[in-house]
Amino acid sequence: MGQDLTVTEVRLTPILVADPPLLNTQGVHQPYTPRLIVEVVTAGGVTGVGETYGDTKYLDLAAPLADALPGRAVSDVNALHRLAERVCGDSPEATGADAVDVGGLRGVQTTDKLRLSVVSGFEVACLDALGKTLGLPVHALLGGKVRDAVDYSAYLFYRWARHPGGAGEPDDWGAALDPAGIVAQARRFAREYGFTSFKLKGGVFEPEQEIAAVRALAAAFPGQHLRLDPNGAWSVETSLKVAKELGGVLQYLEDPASGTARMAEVAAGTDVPLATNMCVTTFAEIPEAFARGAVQVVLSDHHYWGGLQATRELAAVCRTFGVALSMHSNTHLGISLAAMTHVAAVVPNLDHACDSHYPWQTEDVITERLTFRDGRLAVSDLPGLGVELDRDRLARLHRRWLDDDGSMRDRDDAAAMRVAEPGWTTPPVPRW
Ligand code: GKR
Ligand code: MG
Repeated sequence: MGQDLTVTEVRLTPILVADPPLLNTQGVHQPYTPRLIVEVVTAGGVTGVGETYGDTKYLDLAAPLADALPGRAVSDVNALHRLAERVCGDSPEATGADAVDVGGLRGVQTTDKLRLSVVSGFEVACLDALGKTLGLPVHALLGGKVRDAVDYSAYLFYRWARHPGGAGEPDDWGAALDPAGIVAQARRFAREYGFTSFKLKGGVFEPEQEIAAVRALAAAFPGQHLRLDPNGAWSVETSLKVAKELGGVLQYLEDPASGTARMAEVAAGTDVPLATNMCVTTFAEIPEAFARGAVQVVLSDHHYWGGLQATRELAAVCRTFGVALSMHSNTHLGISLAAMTHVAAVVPNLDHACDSHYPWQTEDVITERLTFRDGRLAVSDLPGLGVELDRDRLARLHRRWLDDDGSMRDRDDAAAMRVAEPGWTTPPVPRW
């Protein structure tokens, strides 16, 4: 008991979380999106929590890792990767190395990448348990914070008012399908959360329309940081045209074109910095991309890179090569946001405000939701992550997952789009 760090039990709880009809190049978010909540219980009676993707392909890899962890110490986080490599096996749903790089996700879906995402949820849960046991915040376990608050950007999406047929949970944001709608959305983000940095998810409409939206944002928020991310939907030629038109306005252009080769061509033709969460998502992809000057900003994401420690390693590599660092987000809840904030707090070279989908998620599994003020989140000094699991909320969202007919358990934005537009398929890359 007491300080005993030995894992006695691991609980995996898949949930479905309400998600608004946010549009992207692949389609539209489904009414509910899967997440996995990981709980690691120690012999000392402490429970640590983590969160990661919850699609079936991740659950398949998480289950054997959960079975293998008891008996090990939550302080033994470096061993998690080796253990996962040994016990997780291959994901039957992972695609081969020659598979098509789909926009909006993390490139080719190999088992290695899926496993890193699974490990990230376990690593965070172990660090939370370790911190709670020692009375130390997670940032202290990572060497200590270098900032007391972390800047986030408002994540703007083209969106419908409701999901087709009124499915899912309603919200009061209304539709945003043109420059005026995007500016109104940004104004609300600024008013409610104080964001001063804005990222528009592009690749939805013709590039000219998205250029107009960014120009409207620049007029509404003079001097503030703006980014545009079409998730690789554009050709090199289109990317260069957009970069030229928005040259004086964008802080960076995110994944205008798909793949390192196209990104390198774009980078060679513009001074606008290019950021990515698509062509550099593993350490193995760094050498070629950096050597070719394909990206000037890497978007870290502990769910991609294999956890909080791996994120620090990525930061060191970027620092070494003079490549800037920012942070990517996918639909997530408060446990992940807390983890993102702890690691963002310890990375000295976090050069830009982090992305977060959190304001779009009205549901959560923690007792007190985290609150953005002045576009920032205060770094918690409470033990562990500084968040508490709300078991009633967790049970409700798990019940939704149990009751689902299977259609929401694997995120599929193209399938969600087909409900409104039968025959829709994810457009070829490049689309424009
Ligand atoms: O939530 O639709 C979305 C985004 O497009 C997400 O899937 C991306 O992974 O936010 C991400 C990005 O920056 O590419
Ligand atoms: Mg992106």
